[in-house]
Amino acid sequence: MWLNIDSFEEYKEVYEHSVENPEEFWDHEAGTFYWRKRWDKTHSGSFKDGDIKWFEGGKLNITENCLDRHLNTIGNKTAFIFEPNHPDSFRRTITYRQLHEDVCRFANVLESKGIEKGDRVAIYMAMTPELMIAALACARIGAVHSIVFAGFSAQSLAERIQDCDAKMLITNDGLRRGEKHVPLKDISDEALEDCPSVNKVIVCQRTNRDIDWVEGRDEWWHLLIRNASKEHEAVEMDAEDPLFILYTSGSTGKPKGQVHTCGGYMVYTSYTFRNVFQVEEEDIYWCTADAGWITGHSYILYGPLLNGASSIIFEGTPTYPDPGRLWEVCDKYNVTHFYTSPTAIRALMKEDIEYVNKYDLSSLKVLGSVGEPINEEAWHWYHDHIGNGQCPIVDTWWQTETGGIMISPLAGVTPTKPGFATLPLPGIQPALMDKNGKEIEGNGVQGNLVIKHPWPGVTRGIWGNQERYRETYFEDYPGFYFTGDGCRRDEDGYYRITGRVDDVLNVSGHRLGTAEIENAIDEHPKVVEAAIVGYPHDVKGEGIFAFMTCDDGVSKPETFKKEIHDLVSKIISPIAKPDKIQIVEGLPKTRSGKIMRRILRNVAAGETDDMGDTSTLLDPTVVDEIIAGKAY
Ligand code: 6R9
Repeated sequence: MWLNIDSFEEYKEVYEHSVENPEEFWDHEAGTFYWRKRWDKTHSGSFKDGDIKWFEGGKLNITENCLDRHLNTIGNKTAFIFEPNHPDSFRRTITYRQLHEDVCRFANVLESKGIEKGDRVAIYMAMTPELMIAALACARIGAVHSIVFAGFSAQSLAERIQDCDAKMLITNDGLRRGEKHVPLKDISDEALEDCPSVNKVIVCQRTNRDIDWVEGRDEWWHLLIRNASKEHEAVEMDAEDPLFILYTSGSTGKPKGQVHTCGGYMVYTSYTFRNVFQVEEEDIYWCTADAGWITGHSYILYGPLLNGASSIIFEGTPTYPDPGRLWEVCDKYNVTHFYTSPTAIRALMKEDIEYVNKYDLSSLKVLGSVGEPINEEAWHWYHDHIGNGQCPIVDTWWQTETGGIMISPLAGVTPTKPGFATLPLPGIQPALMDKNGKEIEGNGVQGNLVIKHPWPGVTRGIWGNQERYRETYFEDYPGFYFTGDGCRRDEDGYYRITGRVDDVLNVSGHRLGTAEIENAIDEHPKVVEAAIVGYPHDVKGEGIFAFMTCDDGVSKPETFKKEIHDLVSKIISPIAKPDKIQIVEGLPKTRSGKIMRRILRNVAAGETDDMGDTSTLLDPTVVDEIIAGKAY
């Protein structure tokens, strides 16, 4: 189980083997798990047809691999350490045995409430062990969990519940994040007004504030588990049965429900966790992501448990009660592996270095980065001040759709280079494409990043919309999976991700579609039309710039901006609020009515010297007006 690639030579050998004989490679990986029945066929389907399958005929339950399998060997080992929002609040550790019991209890509760294999269950919760228990209990009974980030609005929650027809919602009374209180149950109540599919709500107590109660629908978690048995026989699943749905933003329309499966996702997250981080028996691993994103799914929940690792669940924020919090937690638990986002690093490097120096970080062995490109300055600060110049940084490139890490150094194995995700993991075959759909060979080149050969963790579909799945990922470059990212391959063959080439923004590592934000802003009675672009932001990586045309001008810009913020927070989430707003006479549109975003991007970035060819615009004079205008 703890088989690692542990030298660069070995990496190269294994990589070659994985390309020459992918099936043998993945057979070997999959063979390290407990299957109730071995698979008949390692892999079928193609990117051309968008019908990928892995380990068909295999029967398993992922929670038996996360929990039951460990009971005789590491039952008393810590699975999770819970670090609450406030450092003085109650913290606890949970062993693998306790976690197994808790999951079994809650699995029994879910079944007693009528949840069956294949049913969808929405989870909208604080970052506590109960969130993990809820998800694992779903997996244990074969229900499909759909975790919704607890920063999303009632409307966003409702949309996600409606899209997958969830039967149940599991939530908290509320949560605290830093100084903020988020009334999760109130938000849930509002969302559920438009969600007839949900007939049960389980509420886990966290803030003890007053909440409304719907008799017959709502039930307390703590009362339900009180008499539930701690024994539960896991439900047998097919390898290709869905394990979970996770919604993510694309360039058009509503968020897409990415579907990950029981077998392939399990093999892939476990394999990537083990080899990228190189976590050993006694190590303490900490990923600061939220379980509402894919990083939380793959590298807090499934990856670490599948490997029997001890990891931290953190409820708080990097700056509460002060900007030393992350380092205080590293010191307190002797964290060995620390995995966070470039945004967090950029925010914390602006603070007094005393916040770092106060703490003993000598336990750290490996640092990780995920979610967005890490700029060299942040990389060096992370390396020098947090890693004391001694810890390899694994800059892990991947996506919600890929299930797990795709291009990344293996800690201590792959020589790193600041700003580079370096090399593909064995089993992953990246390629760069030019505008005409031709592969760009050789090194020292740049293009659109695609993947050639299917891997077990790739999304199997968009919930309820396979057509959109094929269009989004497999149409631009037939026969390949298109990532939506631009990428450079340098002289050494190292990969550097340059960012999205589509209309997806990456704000503080959060993925947002420009169309979603535009639609929200369009709801304002004054707004005629909005166009959103990203611009370089020194902490968030990318900031949100909203250009818009308005009826009869705006007399109080600050009030108007606040109205726009409130609207976006209500419809999507506070994370989608525009940083800058500019009201314009007209948007730069082509004769066919398409907004030329390139122009808006230049203006937003303050790069207006060369606006390129504007001759296809319906009215080229709007460009001068936009350049002369003012943002606030
Ligand atoms: C895991 C996750 C995916 C998008 C992806 C890319 C960006 C993620 C990155 C990175 C540069 C890295 N991204 N990791 N860019 N270097 N190490 O973040 O999934 O939320 O789906 O976002 O994030 O643009 O396409 P997701």
